[in-house]
Amino acid sequence: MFFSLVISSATCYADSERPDKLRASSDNRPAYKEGEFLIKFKDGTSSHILSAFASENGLKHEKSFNSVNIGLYSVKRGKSASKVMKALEDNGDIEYIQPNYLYYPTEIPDDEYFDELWGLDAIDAPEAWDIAAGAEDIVVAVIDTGIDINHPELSGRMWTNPGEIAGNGIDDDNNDYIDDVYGWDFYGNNSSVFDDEIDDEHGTHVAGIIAAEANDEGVIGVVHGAKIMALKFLGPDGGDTAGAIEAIEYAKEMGVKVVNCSW
Ligand SMILES: [Ca+2]
Ligand SMILES: [Ca+2]
Ligand SMILES: [Ca+2]
Ligand SMILES: [Ca+2]
Repeated sequence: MFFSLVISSATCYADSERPDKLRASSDNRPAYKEGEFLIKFKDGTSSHILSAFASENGLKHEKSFNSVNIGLYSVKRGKSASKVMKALEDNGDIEYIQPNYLYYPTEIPDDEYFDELWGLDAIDAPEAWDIAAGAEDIVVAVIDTGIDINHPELSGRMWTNPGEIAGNGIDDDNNDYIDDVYGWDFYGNNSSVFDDEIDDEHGTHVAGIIAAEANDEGVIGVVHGAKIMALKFLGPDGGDTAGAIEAIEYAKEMGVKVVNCSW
């Protein structure tokens, strides 16, 4: 039994035909989002300083991540982000400053036998399952590409937001995300967490490793009793630090204690 069965219905390409969007050579991938950086302000920095910060430094304020006191800023057209960052190094209100780094899914080898389920034995998973195999109130947030929520190994394992009514265009649970039933797509900034079989292959694979259904077919996940929350932030050209922070904030606000970040 091979683990690749988890995603076999989603990926039916022969190797030579397989679109290669996610596996672009690592050589030509940018390391960070041009012109953007994240600033962590020191605890206790006044709201007055924060609200004036962008205009005083000739920056554009993009977003704030209040739970961690971080702001996302961009430089105005024609300005050098590295020069601005250098100039802000000695600012006494700033704890640290970093580029908005980009992330890419970890490589899934194509080798036919790579996915054989030897790993479950290696970690003594069957012995652990005699004690517990996860429970439905244990939610693992998969912060990755999207996930094929209709995959037979995953459709019964997806977390759903109890406070949200699907598809009515209303933010029923008032968390600033409209129709976030399975999680959220921070890459596309929309509620669809599965958009493309290839672009969302990695997250589907990862979700299967974690919680593929124990249903006498296909494969089985390490904690197949648990639920998966889909938090997409990686698209075909990767995802940025700001998106990852938003995803972690979402998971935290929903009370999730376990996140998986395989990138
Ligand atoms: Ca909502
Ligand atoms: Ca709704
Ligand atoms: Ca989407
Ligand atoms: Ca199965």
